[in-house]
Amino acid sequence: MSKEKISICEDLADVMPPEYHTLVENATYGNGERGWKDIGSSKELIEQHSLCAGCPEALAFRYVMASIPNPEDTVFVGSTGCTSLVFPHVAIQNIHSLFGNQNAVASGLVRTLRRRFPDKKKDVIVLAGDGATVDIGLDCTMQSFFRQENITTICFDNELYANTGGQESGLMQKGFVAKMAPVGKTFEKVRLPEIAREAGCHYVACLTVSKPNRVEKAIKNAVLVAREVGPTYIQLYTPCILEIGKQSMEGLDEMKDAESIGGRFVMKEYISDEAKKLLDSVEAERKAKKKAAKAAKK
Ligand SMILES: Cc1ncc(C[n+]2csc(CCOP(=O)(O)OP(=O)(O)O)c2C)c(N)n1
Ligand code: SF4
Ligand SMILES: [Mg+2]
Repeated sequence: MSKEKISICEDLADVMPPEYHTLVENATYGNGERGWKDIGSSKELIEQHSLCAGCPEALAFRYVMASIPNPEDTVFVGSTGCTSLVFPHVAIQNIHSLFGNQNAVASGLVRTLRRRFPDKKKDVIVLAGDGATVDIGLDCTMQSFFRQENITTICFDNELYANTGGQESGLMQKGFVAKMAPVGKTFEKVRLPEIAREAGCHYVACLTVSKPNRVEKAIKNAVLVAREVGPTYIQLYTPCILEIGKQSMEGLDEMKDAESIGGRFVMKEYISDEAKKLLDSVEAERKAKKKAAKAAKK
């Protein structure tokens, strides 16, 4: 959290856990330059997690944590699934919703926060699996887009229900046979990025988490646009290495291959005119600040 937001009461300092001291003293929160490069040195960017070793969802979670522009004023809304195992480890406000309800919960939350803190920028970000986003929660997901809620929806797309042992999901690719879906998927992967665009999302990106710079930029764009313009959607291909028969070190290669030319997850991005205007002005501001800082050094 930003140093302005949390501090340790002197009388309790000796009984506070060391992790809390580290968080207050060294956290990247409050630092406008924070990003994925801080992952190796910042405890609050998920030092430990309880996912399978090498699970790409863990990498995705770390990049999301490092990329959000305003962590001290952000609330994550999660849903049941492998990702929900990470929530107890994150140093950020979060709510666990009933499976599939996450976008409805986030809608209520963002509206309440805007009323309660009209002078602050509060970001609400949904983080959920493909089963929660596209299957059981599809109605809540779509309705939040239609209503133009100011929330970012991030879908961890591992193309099945991993947490319950491998059932078929709408985002599973055609023909795939999972542990608990022995017949094989009979229809094509649902094109949620395109549906999100048609349903009114102002920023949509679909990519893997093999290139941290790209992920950081996409997350920042999505959160800034959701804050000022309207709903945004990001789909991150984070394969379940257990289900595709890969070792813990092989998830990254799987994602690199999937995002290379001709692969299934070559990066796609859609930006509405309104969102483009906003992102251009943010970029111009960033450049002007950089220039001014350089000039001040001389
Ligand atoms: C209301 C409700 N329905 C069903 C479940 C069972 N359930 C728990 S996790 C899960 C699948 C999650 O799949 P996904 O959203 O793709 O996340 P993943 O585990 O793949 O990351 C299901 C069906 C539940 N916990 N609550
Ligand atoms: S079951 Fe699959 S998605 Fe879940 S933590 Fe393990 S590797 Fe990751
Ligand atoms: Mg899944």
